[in-house]
Amino acid sequence: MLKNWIHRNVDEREYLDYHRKAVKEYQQHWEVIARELEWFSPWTKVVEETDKAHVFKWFVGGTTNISYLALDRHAKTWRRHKLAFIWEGEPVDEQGRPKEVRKFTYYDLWREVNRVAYAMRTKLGLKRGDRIAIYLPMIPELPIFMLAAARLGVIFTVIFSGFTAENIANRVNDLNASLIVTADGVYRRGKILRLKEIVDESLKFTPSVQRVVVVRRLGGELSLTQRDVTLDELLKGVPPNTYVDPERMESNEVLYVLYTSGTTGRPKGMIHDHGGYATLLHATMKWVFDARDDDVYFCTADIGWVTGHSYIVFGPLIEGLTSVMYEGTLDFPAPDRWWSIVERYGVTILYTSPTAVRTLMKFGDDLVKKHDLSTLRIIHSVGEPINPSAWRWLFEVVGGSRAPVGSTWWMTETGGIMISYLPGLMLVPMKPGSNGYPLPGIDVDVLDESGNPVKPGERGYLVIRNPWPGMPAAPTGVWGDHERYVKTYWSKYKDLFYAGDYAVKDSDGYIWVAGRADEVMKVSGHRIGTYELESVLVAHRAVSEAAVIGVPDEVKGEVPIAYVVLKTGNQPSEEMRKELVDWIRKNYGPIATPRALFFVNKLPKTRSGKIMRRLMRSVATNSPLGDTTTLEDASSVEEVRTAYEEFV
Ligand code: 6R9
Repeated sequence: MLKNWIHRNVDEREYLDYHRKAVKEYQQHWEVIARELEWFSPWTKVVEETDKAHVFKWFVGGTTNISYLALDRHAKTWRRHKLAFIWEGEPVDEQGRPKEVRKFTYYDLWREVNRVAYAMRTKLGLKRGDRIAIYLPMIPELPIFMLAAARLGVIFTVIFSGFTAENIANRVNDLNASLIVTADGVYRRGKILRLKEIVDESLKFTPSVQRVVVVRRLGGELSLTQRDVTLDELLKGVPPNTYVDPERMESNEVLYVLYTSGTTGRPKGMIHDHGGYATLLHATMKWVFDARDDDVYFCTADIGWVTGHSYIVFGPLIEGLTSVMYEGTLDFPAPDRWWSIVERYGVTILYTSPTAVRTLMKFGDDLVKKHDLSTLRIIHSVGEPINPSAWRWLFEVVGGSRAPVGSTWWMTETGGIMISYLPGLMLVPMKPGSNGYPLPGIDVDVLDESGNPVKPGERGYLVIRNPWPGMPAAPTGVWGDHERYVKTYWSKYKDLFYAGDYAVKDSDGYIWVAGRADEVMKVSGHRIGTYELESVLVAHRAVSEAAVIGVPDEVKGEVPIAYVVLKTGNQPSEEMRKELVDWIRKNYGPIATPRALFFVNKLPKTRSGKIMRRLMRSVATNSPLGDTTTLEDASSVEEVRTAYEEFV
């Protein structure tokens, strides 16, 4: 029988020993952790594969509700008066202090979520199984709506507030959502972004949407139609002591769907559930962040991405932590915004990204040293590999050489952290840039093309061998498309989850994830498919064909560059270039702004007509072309080369 390891500190030997056991007896391992949560009724089976291949159910038959785990559980105890969220808005006063700070105790948050859930049910008629989209910026109403929906068993998808009308429409239509929650706008770098207007534009293409709820972040004029209702209006007459019984959700019922980019096609809606997902978050909050009651936790991500879902909203709340949330950007009003937040609230745990670190490093150490960051005790990064200089800067300058700095590997699909140093369980010597060992119970391997483990130190493909709670959930893994789920993750290798990343396992067993092995970019940590940008480009009236590749960038990690073939009758020009760059900004979002856009007569293609992005990337990174036997026309590569060389 495996012991309960969740609160124990162990040494490396014990850990590896346990790891070996936990991989084999993973069912027991996860069961012990799941028992630490609260269940309305127990499960009858720990895990089973459903009739849909590679879709597993965890804690089958057990009932719970993640909103209950995140709120009610704490509202019943002394934590009711503990702060759940400290939120600060972007605008500052003359002294540079935030004009608006909102603080929510667990009791406040629980109350607010109950009121919103009540209004959603009684005034909007939403019930278990219905679908809604949430297009909100980083304001407290975002987690409130996520938790209220979860409480009712209403399935939600959060759409990153930097996305455009087209992105909203695609997601809303895929989910067939009946409601969008948005805000009048948000402050960003001293400017105002009007989100409601973007939603209005998307509504032309979203026949399923019946109502729009508008949160008033800015105030002032707002044009509303019959379809719209403000949150204030919605909550009118809903008493402060309203209580809504959380739905008894079977562990595997859908909590949310989050869209993420892949190699081809539109973003896939990854499904996460209540029970298994909560279990993974609980384990990782304990082990990776060593979450304790006196911590102040700050995850710098946006809730619109999976990191924010798991590690701003659900994970920290399940642990009863106090966390900081902010509106705006890291560099406004000055590039010490984060350091002033750490100082202002005494942040002890920082979860951030390599791209942000590289941005902030450029402003020098003085901006950091101006602030008292001595409270920091644990630092982690996520989103892309961390380069040694960024690691060193986080460790020495930010953490004062006191706090361990880790790089947690995971992805939207995994639901939570899979590979990481575990300061809350054991601490092995850290190697800057490495992710460390996989979590206990997670069986990670690095394979060559034919499925054999590569030698230590050699590069291969990252796979996960056994199921884990938090994995893409029932009924279909990918919303409405089980086939795509199987094809994307379970087809490269038989019965193994293929992550799409390159990785190295070194002779000590440490994992070093090197980056995507497919046509997916990580631009400032944001996951963008090259295919998606190509689709946006070819939708332009003047574009006949387009190819997009990611090239290395010192700060952003990777940035897109685009090659465009124009339709006859259109001439390459500076105006056309600008127009197409703006087109991408407007139809995908500013995060995907290409660094360069080139006009060519022909794209390098295989004889069967597939664009050879690999060759284009070789040109852009000045590396050998490799095998070109399938190339249809060698002059196309030369054209790409000339265009690129003229640019650099
Ligand atoms: C959480 C998140 C997933 C992709 C993943 C990999 C990259 C994330 C990383 C990392 C190296 C780390 N990635 N964390 N690479 N070291 N610590 O980022 O989810 O947006 O779905 O992206 O991000 O390439 O495949 P998501």
